[in-house]
Amino acid sequence: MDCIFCKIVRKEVPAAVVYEDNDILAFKDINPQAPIHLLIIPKQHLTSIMDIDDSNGDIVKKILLVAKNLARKNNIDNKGFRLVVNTGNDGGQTVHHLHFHLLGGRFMTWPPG
Ligand code: D5M
Repeated sequence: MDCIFCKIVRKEVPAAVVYEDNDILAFKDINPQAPIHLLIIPKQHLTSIMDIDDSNGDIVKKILLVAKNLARKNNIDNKGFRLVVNTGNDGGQTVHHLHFHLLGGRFMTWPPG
């Protein structure tokens, strides 16, 4: 499949992996928007949040727990951080494999652009 994140999962494309288990991979974003900018993805190819249903929804809880643990590991749990899931074209999604951005290490403004 011609999905860049699936290629990263299969180790066909290199990435700075910070966490891996049977279901989830987390790696550094190639174009960081904050001092800490990680991407947390299901290994299974899901296009976006719109592919989540009762059969696969457990992955979202697992990803949130990985995000929490990575925030703690990167010392951004106390000051705060942002989790972002861009969805679809208007949502700014450019890679069509579900991913959670974990951003921290600076103050986040609101609203996002
Ligand atoms: O975010 C897609 C994100 O994926 C964007 O921040 C760049 C990042 N990206 C794209 N290719 C790579 C590779 N090869 N390694 C690491 N990070 C990557 P979106 O929410 O879809 O706009």
